[in-house]
Amino acid sequence: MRLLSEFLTLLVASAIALSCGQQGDSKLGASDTPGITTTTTTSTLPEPSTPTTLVREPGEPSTTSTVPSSVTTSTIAASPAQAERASRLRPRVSNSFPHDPAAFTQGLVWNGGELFESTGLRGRSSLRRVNLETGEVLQRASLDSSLFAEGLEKVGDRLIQLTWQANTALVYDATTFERTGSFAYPTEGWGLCLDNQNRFVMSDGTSTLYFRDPVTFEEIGSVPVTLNGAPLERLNELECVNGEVYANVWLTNTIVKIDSATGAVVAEIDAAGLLSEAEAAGADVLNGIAYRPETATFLITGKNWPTLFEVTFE
Ligand SMILES: [Ca+2]
Repeated sequence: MRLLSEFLTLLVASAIALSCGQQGDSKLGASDTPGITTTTTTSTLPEPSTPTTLVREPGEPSTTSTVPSSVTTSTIAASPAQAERASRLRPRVSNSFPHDPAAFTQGLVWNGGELFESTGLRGRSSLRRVNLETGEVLQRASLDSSLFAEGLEKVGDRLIQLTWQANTALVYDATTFERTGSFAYPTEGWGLCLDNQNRFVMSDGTSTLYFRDPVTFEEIGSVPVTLNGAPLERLNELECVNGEVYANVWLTNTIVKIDSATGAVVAEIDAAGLLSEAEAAGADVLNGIAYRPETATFLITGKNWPTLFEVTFE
């Protein structure tokens, strides 16, 4: 089994690398990605398409046939001597709540005692206010079927929702869910959070985190993210907690804790095994993390997961 697992992991890494290499040039046309500064191999990952037999968007490329169990990083690693090794943590579950298994979770926010969720897929994308205890959707706004919703954050009385490839963030009144505006950005949109310096932190599927102005959404900086000295790509849903950023790593059960000043991953959280085998069979990858400051706990779930877990990382 171990050999098979390692073979599948290698196969996946090869498939992803091959996929990137084949598609990189065609996706990085100047008209598509003005101002993009990342490499061609990291901006083209088809984030929302899904592995195995799970839901995949029509027309989106398939990259893999299985889900690697751990983070894989670039093969061009920095000298281990130069990098502080990340510590390893596991989630300790204190509560579990029902979660809509039809929700293809792309963004999760806890704010003011309320849970907000962004769900993806074209034709199924939504903004939701959710009852944490019951999983009931209390309020919902549906997106135009051309849009694929991604990361979400609440700022004051506004909700900001990224879209995957439309280079557009949607702005909503957080009470009425009425659309009140939008922001443009040049990259793909994956994850979003607001940090303790009042900056948006945004991921785009690469190893770069971007900082954006909280009012204008203009880029005001960026930081390359590294795990044990090597670039860590596929950064997905985000959560800002104090000076650190927690990120789901797409296609894995890993959440990384990133020092946003240096970009270094200071801890790897292995969240494998939260779902039973039967639950996991109908679910997609881990994605969705929200911090609950009142209890110093995290709420985590996944795409089409039937359960949302309240956890601490130990
Ligand atoms: Ca979040």
